[in-house]
Amino acid sequence: MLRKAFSKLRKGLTKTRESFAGALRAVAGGRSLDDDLLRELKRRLVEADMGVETSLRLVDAMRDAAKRGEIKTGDEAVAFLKSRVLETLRSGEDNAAVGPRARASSETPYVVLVVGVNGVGKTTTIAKLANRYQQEQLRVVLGACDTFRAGAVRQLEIWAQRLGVEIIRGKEGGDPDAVAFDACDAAVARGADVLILDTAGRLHTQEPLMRQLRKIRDVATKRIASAPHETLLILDASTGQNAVRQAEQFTGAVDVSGLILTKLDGTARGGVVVAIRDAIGLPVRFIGVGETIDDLAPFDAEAFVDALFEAESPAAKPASRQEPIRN
Ligand SMILES: Nc1nc2c(ncn2[C@@H]2O[C@H](COP(=O)(O)OP(=O)(O)O)[C@@H](O)[C@H]2O)c(=O)[nH]1
Ligand SMILES: [Mg+2]
Repeated sequence: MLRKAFSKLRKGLTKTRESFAGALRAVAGGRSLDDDLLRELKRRLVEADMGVETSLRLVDAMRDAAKRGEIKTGDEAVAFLKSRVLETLRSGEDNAAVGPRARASSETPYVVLVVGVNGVGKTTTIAKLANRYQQEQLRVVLGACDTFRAGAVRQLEIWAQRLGVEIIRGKEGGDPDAVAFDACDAAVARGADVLILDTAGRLHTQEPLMRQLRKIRDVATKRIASAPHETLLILDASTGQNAVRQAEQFTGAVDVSGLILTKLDGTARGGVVVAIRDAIGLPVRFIGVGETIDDLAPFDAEAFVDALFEAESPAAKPASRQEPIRN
């Protein structure tokens, strides 16, 4: 993995690492593994938001390994834990790559539909993704299908201007699926490589809004065969177990193909990534580790676990000076 990406990931996980890895070392270091320590370790896992079920499963595995005589000390237990967490994150499809370059048959444009509840970071993440694709010399078009709030279109527009990418927006108060329709046509006409569709925040219980989302998807499928190629659910990691519930509920209501977890930088709840992977089988594509345009790291299970349990790493790079856009 690139050094820069690793240091970004490490920096983003600082809070989680400090409270999680720091506490693990403090309670487990130089001790023998007994029931007291197992209880203590379980508490730390739950506190890092790995979820009660996942934490129990991990502790049971530790207890079994101890019974078999495979682990005897606290330090061995932590090493065992690390390998089990890595296993959980690696299970199933685990491919950070999203985009036309990642596909064998690269029909274009590659359509990415971005969904999630309000305020989780959809629009910001779209800007980060657009920036990434541009750096790969790909031509990007954005579709502002969040017609619900006037500020939402404006926010995406500001990012588009900064990045110099084309944005398709609808008429005031227009239908989101009409914007999707225009955006697909424009992306085809311009020979775009990637089309990213922003959508309004919604809850899985808001049936009219979920129906609207499926309409947007259907329009994309009609205009561009096999689109959307990727439907990304954005989750705010700092909401902990709420993010796990959102993942379960959203994936039950629409076809989601991958996840992006945002705001890992501001939280000690980084363990939620493990809980989500354990609860639903979807791959985590990227993680958001800040508010600036390049604060998006491809999800790499090994690097993530290393960063969580604190391994050797290159020095952190200085923070970017770019200002985030708020609305
Ligand atoms: N710290 C941090 N803030 C983020 C991240 N991603 C988004 N945000 C902030 O979260 C807020 C809501 O983001 P926005 O993209 O408007 O969310 P949306 O409603 O889902 O489109 C904004 O203030 C963003 O700057 C992240 O990875 N880290
Ligand atoms: Mg938005």
